[in-house]
Amino acid sequence: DIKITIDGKEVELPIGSTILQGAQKLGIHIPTLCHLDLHDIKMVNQSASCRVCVVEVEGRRNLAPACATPVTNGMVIRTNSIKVLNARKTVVELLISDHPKECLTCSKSGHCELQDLSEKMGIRNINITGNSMSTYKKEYTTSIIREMDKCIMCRRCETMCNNVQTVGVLSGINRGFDAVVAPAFDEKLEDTVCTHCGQCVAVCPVGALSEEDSTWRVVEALADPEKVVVVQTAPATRVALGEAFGLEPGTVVTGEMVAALRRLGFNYVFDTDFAADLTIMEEGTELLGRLDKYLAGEEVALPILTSCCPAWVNFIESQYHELIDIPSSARSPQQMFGAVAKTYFAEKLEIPREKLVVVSIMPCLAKKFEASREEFSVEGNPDVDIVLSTRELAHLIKRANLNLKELEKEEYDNPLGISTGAGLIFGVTGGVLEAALRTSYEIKTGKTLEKIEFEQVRGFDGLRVASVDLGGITLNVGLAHGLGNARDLLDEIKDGNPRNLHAIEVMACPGGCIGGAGQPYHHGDVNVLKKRTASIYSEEKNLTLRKSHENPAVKELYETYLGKPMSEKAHHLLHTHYSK
Ligand code: HC1
Ligand code: SF4
Repeated sequence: DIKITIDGKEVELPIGSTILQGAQKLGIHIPTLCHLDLHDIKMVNQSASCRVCVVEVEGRRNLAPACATPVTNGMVIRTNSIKVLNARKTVVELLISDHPKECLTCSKSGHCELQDLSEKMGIRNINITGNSMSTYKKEYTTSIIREMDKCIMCRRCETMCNNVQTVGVLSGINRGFDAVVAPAFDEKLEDTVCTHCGQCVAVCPVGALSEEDSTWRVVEALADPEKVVVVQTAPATRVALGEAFGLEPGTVVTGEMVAALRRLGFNYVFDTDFAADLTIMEEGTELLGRLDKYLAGEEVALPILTSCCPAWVNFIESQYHELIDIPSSARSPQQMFGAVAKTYFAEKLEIPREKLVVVSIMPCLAKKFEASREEFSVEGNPDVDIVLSTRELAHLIKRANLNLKELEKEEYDNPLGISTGAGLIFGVTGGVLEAALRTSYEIKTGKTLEKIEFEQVRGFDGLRVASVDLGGITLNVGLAHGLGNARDLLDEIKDGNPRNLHAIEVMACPGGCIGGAGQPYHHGDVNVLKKRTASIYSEEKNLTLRKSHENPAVKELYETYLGKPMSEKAHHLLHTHYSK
């Protein structure tokens, strides 16, 4: 180990550690901006480009960036000398001198790390003159807004897109004031193989990357007396929304969220968890169908891949054409919900689908893209009209002067608000597969599961495999969260599936949907994701219904409307096809 002294305190560190790690061990705060270390999900940005973290090292003439300077034995470091404070202030002033000053209207206002630093440094005016400002135009994609004049070249988005997601559409281009992180040749993001996962947005410290804001469209719909507005809430939203109101990460606010949505004026408050149960009925049946064929020695597309994550679907469509036949054809819960709402539920209300507005609250930005896909509309009328992120919902609630924390809990409406624990665990990595296993096991064997939790598929490792007994048949399953891990699994399948996997779950975002890019910002704290995960599981444990096939509203939907899973009507409303 190496011994160093920081601000008069001694600390021992393993070889290869940085000064920043030493300070963190001592509880000494050194401000950072470009730096981001989420090594649990392979997201380590060490570009050392911003120089906000400079410190004084005894015996050295120049200040050193704490995030990238390795410690050496006997190093004596000062993090708060006048020289350091001055240098840091100059660094921040320089950054701001080439940054738009429109904090009042910026989507990141209140969450911007540069704004925060400026406030901490006490910067009240910018004395640096003579700089020309970069003049990048705003670019809108279906899910993401890029305002590259706000880019500070921290390159976190680049690291995320290239190293974690392995999509590789972002990199530093141009020089000087025109330097920016963008697709090659400054192509439009929408025209690239971007998956809309939004993880670049999740790590952007400033307002250069944000989500498309649909909140006012929702307000307009709610104010329209001609419309019936229904809302669905994704599994992962309920363990994160509270963070926007100062609650601990992972605080479960399901009932308060339902109450807030009712106060906002939604006519029916429904749950995506219902549709997740429905997805399991379709996907589980598909899985068992393929397995039966496989066991009978027939040619069949295996492993089956889950298809509920829209960024993952975009990824496989754009990068793995040769595997396009293996994902389940089941639509995602969001889209199943939309299709059922605009047919079954609209018919119950005796209104045409055009009168119904379906709003989704999603932890995800790619869900905005998914809802816009042509195949999910009927004569131009989309199954899901508007998608809001969890953050956007928090804005709406605050705008309406509601305090989430003070609202009395309320229940979802019938029938599309009835769900089981299996639907809830969709929100975490491993959850979709676990839900599918619960149902497949009982349908296949006709027996009741003794232990409902499939611990084998739980966990936070990016890539996991497990073998599960499905009543005499050993089912080999693989799980990946983060697209880079998914790529590793897909490459394995392309190489002949050496581990003989039968089913694979992929979620594009680290942690699964709880780590979606539309959730309140985690600001580089991976524990936020872990706390949300733990809450989903502990909440689920207390539910009485925990298997999708026991959902009474789903049963009724089949009995009175769809017939049975994979029926012709179910196929038409609940399944899709993929494009190459
Ligand atoms: Fe998800 Fe899903 S779990 S994709 O992660 O299958 O977004 O929460 O709503 O559709 O149910 C997201 C979450 C969500 C769908 C479901
Ligand atoms: Fe890359 Fe995802 Fe951002 Fe697209 S949305 S640029 S795939 S990180």
